Amino acid sequence: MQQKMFVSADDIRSAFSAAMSEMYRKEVPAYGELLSLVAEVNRAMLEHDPQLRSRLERSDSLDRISEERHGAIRLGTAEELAMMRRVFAVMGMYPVGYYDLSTAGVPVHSTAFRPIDEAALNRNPFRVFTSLLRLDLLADEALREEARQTLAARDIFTPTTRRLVETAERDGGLDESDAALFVAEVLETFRWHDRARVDADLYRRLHDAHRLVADVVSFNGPHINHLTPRTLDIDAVQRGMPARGIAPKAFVEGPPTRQCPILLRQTSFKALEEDISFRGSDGTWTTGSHTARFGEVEQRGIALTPKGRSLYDRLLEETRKHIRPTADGSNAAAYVDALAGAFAAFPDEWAAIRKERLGYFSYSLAGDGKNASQQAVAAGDINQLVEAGVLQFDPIVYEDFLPVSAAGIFRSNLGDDEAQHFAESPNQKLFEQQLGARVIDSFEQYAGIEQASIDACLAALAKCVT
Ligand code: OOG
Ligand code: NI
Repeated sequence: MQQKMFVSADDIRSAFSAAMSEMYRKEVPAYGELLSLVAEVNRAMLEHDPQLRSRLERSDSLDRISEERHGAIRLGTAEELAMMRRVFAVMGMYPVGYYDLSTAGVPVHSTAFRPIDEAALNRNPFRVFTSLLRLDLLADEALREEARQTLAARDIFTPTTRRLVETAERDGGLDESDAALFVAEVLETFRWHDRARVDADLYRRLHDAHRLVADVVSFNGPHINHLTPRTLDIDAVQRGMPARGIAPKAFVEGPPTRQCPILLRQTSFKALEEDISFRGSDGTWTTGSHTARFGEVEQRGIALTPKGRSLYDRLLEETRKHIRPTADGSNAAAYVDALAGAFAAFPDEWAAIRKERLGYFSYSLAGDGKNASQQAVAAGDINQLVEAGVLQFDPIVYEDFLPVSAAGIFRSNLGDDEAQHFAESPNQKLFEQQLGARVIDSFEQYAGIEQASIDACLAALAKCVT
């Protein structure tokens, strides 16, 4: 009975992503410009491609096509990460995947908080890429200690957020007025603070250690550093940015342009230089600047199986062995060509991708199923049922991130310095201790969604062929 009074986690998540979008548009005007470009590109795509339009009409709601699909924050301590996990759980978002970015010269490790079941993803797939600073990778022990103390002295959550998380955990949900209050209070954690909590000298030393360290340690909270709407044509958005006065990063991260999109393609505009102030020892404020916040767009394709993913990783690595994108973007065109060349080896037809078990698909009945072979149904022979036209299949969308791409997004937004090097030290165990939970395995999630669709088809067919 009481359950009925709760607002669903999906609705809280939707309200939260809408509130974040509104706040970020106000805070970062260039982001509003990007949103308007994305809406224009998506509108043009839908006009020129009626087939795409009717497919999307069936699977997504068209009026929400250009909405945000993810954002990102960077946290400073294990306590912040563990509390953030509880905050996101109230919105139906759970930690999926472990991303080690130390290999790419960024001293963080990360996960993505996102909805996991199919219904929740369809309702609103909003995710937050969440990184935790790894002070253990900093060489300077004294600075490490100063940073640690600075972080230990802040609380990024409002008391009301903490109280409502406890309420939700105890009661199993939040009622309407608590849910609205929760969204407003959580928003405070993501807000921009233009007053640093460190002085100019400490900021400079943190910044010299790594720009990202200064970004995480210097402020009162983990400001949202970007939001990312979905586009139906990322190449058009990349081309269209300069005409709107937005400076894009040099190239689109991820796989090249293809007929059958795989995984995730992303691009962003470069982080803006923003005014901040530092408190001096005499209590007066001095001005400085900081670059952290930007806008991004994403276009998603099919989720790959472990086999498909290793092919993707191998082709990407081959490309980068020949030509590594430089920080200044001077070899971007050659990189994009080389990438397209290497990916000629990745099948570009859905049937081939399915046959070779490179990607995950969702199966459904193509007709009434009456002509299905009883034997094939009894044996669960999916290939036979597909060939006979009994079953149809649609790609399952990739809902996660890519470490090489994420590192590229980080780097292009931390300035054009050459990448720094850290000891390569993925440490999922440590991350899970800090998080206070295991991260979910994304392959298992996709395999489960595929299998559920197969089971549903076979159950329906078993009824019609007997
Ligand atoms: C996160 C960068 C990673 C993505 O889309 O791959 C990311 C950050 O800059 O904090 O958001
Ligand atoms: Ni992103």
